[in-house]
Amino acid sequence: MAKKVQTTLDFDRELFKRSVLYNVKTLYRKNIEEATDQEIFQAVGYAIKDAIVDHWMTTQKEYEKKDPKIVYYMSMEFLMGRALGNNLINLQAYKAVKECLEELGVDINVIEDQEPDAALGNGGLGRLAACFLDSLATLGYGAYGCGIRYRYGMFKQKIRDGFQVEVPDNWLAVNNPFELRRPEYTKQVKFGGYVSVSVDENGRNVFRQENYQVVNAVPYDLPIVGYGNGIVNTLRIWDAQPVECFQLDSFDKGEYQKAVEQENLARNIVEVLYPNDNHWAGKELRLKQQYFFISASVQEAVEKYMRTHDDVRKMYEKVTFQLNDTHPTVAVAELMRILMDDYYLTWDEAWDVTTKVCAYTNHTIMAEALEKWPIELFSRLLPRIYQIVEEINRRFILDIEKKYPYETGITQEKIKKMAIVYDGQVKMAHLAIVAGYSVNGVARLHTEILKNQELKDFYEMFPEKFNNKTNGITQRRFLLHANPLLADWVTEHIGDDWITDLSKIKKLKVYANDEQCRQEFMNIKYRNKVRLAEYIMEHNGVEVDPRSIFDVQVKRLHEYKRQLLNILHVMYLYNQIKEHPDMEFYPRTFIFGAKAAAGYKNAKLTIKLINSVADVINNDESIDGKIKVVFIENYRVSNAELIFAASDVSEQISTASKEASGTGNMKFMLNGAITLGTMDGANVEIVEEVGKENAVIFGLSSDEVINYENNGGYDPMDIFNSDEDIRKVLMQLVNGFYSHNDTELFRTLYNSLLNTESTDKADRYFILKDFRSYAEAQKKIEEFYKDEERWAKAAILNVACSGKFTSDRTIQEYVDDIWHLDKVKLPKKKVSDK
Ligand code: 26Q
Repeated sequence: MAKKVQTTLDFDRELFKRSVLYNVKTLYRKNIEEATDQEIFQAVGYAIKDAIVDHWMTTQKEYEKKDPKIVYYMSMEFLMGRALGNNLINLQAYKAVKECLEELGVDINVIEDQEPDAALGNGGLGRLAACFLDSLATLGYGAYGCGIRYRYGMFKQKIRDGFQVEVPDNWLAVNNPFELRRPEYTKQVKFGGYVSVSVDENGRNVFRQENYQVVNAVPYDLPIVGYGNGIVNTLRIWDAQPVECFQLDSFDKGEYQKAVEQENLARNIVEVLYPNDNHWAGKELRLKQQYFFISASVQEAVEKYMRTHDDVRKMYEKVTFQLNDTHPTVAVAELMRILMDDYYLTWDEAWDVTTKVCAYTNHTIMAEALEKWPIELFSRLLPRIYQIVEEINRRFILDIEKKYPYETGITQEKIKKMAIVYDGQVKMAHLAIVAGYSVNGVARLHTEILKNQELKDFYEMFPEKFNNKTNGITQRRFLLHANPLLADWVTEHIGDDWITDLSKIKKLKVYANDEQCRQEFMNIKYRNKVRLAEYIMEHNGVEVDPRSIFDVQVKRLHEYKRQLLNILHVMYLYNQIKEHPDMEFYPRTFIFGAKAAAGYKNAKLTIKLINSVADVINNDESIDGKIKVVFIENYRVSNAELIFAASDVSEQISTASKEASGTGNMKFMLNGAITLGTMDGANVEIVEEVGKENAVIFGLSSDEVINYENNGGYDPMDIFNSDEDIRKVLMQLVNGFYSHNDTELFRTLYNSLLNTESTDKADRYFILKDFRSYAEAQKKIEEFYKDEERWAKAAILNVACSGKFTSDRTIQEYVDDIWHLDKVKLPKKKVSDK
């Protein structure tokens, strides 16, 4: 009989079913008819984990044997979403499991819905980390994700009376069948105290942290399954536990106090994810979180290397750290500390290793997101780390003086702009750039802005470090899992290579010209819209027409992302329809989803405004349902999948230059939505790939925005005074039209645009400046959609041209240009045909 080569899970249906029934029995003393959906989820989870563990062990054995160079992806956030469906997809067992469960009388969707979303992240940066882990495993690279096992991840958003209310998300209340506690890898992390110096018998300085508080870091491992290749990597997230104290009664009063403090520290440290996105809050606990997971991760990385090698000076040959923004940047000093204090390397030797191991990704140019720690706080919490940072700074300033000698007259200015420690602050981005061997932005435009504006001085000093890595997303989750109808359709036409090589999806291009294919495509989109309409009916009680244009903006709420521009335009359209009831208008459903940081006033008020506008418009029978407005509560990875699949229009309307990349824009494109956007972030590259005739672009360019900013902004009152339609919309913010006659509710939004009462710059994000251009673009969308042939063609072309935006491509670029990892292939298993 012919031998078949197979690298994937040999999925044995009978074994799986038996395993589920067995798990239900031993875990709950029930048979499947008696078990709850949650219990069945647990049973299925353990059955799948069982299969994964074999691959996990094989992979790790292979790594030990081949000793490839590996990457540690250090990140405060991993926004993984649910694991079950994703693991099944990557094991190539989704359909089989679906059928097995059907045979047991169980609906796989219901079971998937039992799993809490692992929301250990805010938004783009955390989700990017999750996509990267998926791609690393799928491409066969050795990688560890290193992060924090927050007890509470991103809050759950409830909408009460139109306002956002934050509810803690106790995701650990439900057991996670996929995680593995690894107490044998526990590390100790020290905070506070002071540093003593003594000289040892070899004449070396010995630095010791004394009188510190210590916390145990206990790792939990989560498997990261590669697609169809048997590789299973690890996401290691650290929990904090108090160290065992001696008998409390033997303490004197001082020690007792300390023991209690230490226990509180352990309890607090991993309690909650800071729900800020693109905004820095200088909270002491946040710095503790950073050092906690970094110290544990770096200790483990060094120890692991030394288990199989003997010279720590060569660690860079086998290990690299990627710092996901500046949040993990203390890794630089922690690695220096371990190399010098524990392995007795000299400063120069330790610096050589560190600067060959650490690399940094920048995700923002928003000034308010930059991390600057007060020296007082930093040095009190991390006394030894601070000494090292100070010394890095001292030496760096010598380098500045060498490059810009005093006779140039610019030395002081350069020091002021570039020093790591300056003005009582520790600047984490400067530390990451100076100690890293690579600095990358996340889209071409973003990297150019870094080089030419934000980090110009550093680029001048270290041009060789700067490079671009345009973000990407995993097509396994965001097409194969999220949109099975479209995924199957794509595979029917071009085969399934796209699943691991998204560049192949360009073969779809020819089908854009085929009438029947366009029909099929639009039909799939329609069915996905019906699915979303049902979700909206269930969650919002609002009826939306799946034949209307689904116009969607889902992302974190931030002023620079300009949800306010979107809703002001909806208000404008509504006025138009009311004033001209007979005007032609293609029915539109405006869909929003967004969480606002809990303390972000204008963001929260924008949510209220969207809901207030929805209330008025959705209940106005006179407009015949031409506009519907829907705010989807608790936007997160799991409902994002439904939303992308059902979208016609992808709203990517940030003020040009502000959105570093965006990744939602790519998920929409992959699912055949048309981008309505500014020339910002990765939108630029999306338009370049799909052609500007297949997207709708509007607004100021980033150069224009930057120009205005450098010249004190612009005066929105000119627009207010000259544009009657805009004025009417703005007056509706303060005349009670959408707020039951409350003229104060939305006044701060009004003020933010016109600056009538504050000293802040008016309309910092150019909403009024871009309004007319946006309204025209929206008109174009309508004309475009009415021409169904043209729309369908453009939508298919968006799918077909999305190849560049796979995170597989991004990861391969990181590997080629930054990490230089070795690829690992598992020996192929021979399975005989049955
Ligand atoms: C910092 C200090 C204290 C508390 C919180 C923070 C914090 C947390 C999260 C600062 C920033 C973030 C997140 C930033 C982020 O998500 N940036 C996005 O990264 C994406 C991936 O590269 C890009 O696509 C987006 O453009 C960018 O906004």
